[in-house]
Amino acid sequence: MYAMSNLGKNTIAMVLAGGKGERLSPLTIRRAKPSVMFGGKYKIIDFVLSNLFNSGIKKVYILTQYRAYSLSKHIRESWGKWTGLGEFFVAISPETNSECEEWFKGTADAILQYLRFVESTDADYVAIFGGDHIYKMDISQMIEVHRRNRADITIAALEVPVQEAKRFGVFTVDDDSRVIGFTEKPANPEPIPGRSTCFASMGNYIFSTKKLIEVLQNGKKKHEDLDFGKHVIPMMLESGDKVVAYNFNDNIIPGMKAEERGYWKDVGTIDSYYAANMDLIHVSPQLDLYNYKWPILTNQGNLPPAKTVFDEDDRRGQNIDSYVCAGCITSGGTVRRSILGPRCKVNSYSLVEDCILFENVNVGRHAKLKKVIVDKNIVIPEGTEIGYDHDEDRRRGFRVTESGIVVVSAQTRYEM
Ligand code: ADQ
Ligand code: ADP
Repeated sequence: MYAMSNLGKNTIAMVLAGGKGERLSPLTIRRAKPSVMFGGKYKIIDFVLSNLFNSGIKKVYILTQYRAYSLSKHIRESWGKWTGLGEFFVAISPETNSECEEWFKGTADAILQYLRFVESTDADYVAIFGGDHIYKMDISQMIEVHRRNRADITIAALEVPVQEAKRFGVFTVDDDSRVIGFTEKPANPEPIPGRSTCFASMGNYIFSTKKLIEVLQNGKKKHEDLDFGKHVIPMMLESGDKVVAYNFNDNIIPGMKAEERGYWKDVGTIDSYYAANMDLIHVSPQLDLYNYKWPILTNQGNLPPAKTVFDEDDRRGQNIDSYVCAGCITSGGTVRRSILGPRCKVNSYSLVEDCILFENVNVGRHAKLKKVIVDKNIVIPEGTEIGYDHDEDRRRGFRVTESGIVVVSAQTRYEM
């Protein structure tokens, strides 16, 4: 709809949404990482799905694995409903749980289990994208580069500082962006000559359909736990397949601000998740959610407007420098530099500062929260203070990160 090219029509997408997101615990105890809230009203997976949709790719399979309940409910209630706009299918496997950690063995194995969807398509290209990242991308530009190069696989790439490169697949390229070497999560990443950065894989791939079927079937004969980074890409390089890097910095979406170019966040830890959310409420955030030429779509819900109320003691309910979602009521309390998910209630004499509240959080009278992330459906009892004394916060069972962010999750019993 928004992208210039028609290549999207010739592409199906498989979104890998099974990630456990362990470093985001306790937010990921009952939901997979792609299903964690971002920016109050979105889930992390909405970003990749919006990118695919805005790029004209309308047939999307979402492969789940770990704790798929919340994710599949979200897809069903939002993306799954919009059949006129595209087809979004959740391919559910029986959920893994703590007794049975492995269901799918690797990312490529997950695709292999659903190869029938690929085989039944007449699309020339398959876009295999992770469901874990916050970014905006016109994927049709990457497909166009893939087509022009007559590549077998094109890998989205961005430059990261050498010290961060260990977490990624790192590659070297020749002058024509052809990948000549690739190592998954190297202990000693090789910088780009003359630079202090490495080329890192974003875990997003465009495959030519026939080649994908061929490499997955061959790969499975050699590796039971077939993974794209660990096995498939090295195997393709070894057998002389054309592996091309697509520089994410070249990607431009309509209405993009200069600062947004190359914006891609992993939000893999509580600290990075918190920082990326808080960036949204700065005066001029790097990620612009108000660019209607590249909308981020989600479940809009059927909720009344957010409301502020003067309470019976004539105290003003106020939301300052904040995102406040539909259905929230701030009555006689103060919300400052915070993100409130849908249906939150902030009561009289309370103070919520630098916080992220998930859906349906109730902050009792006289409660004070500072730099706290509160999971869905939690009641903060009257007079509770969180985020002011970290020893006390830990004693009560909250997770406190190194940078002092306190996480209150639904899964733990607290003394409040
Ligand atoms: P990682 O992110 O470490 O590296 P992985 O944990 O396998 O790789 O996850 C990749 C994606 O697949 C995530 O979106 C995750 O949610 C999902 N996922 C994992 N296992 C799955 C399964 N069995 N079924 C469905 N979904 C699954 C990868 C690449 C690196 C690259 C980074 C970029 O291997 O080369 O640098 O992504 O973040
Ligand atoms: P989210 O907070 O991510 O939006 P949902 O509200 O969609 O999550 O799902 C959470 C609800 O579903 C909670 O009541 C939770 O206890 C319950 N739940 C989570 N995982 C499962 C599961 N595997 N089976 C049944 N219920 C679940």
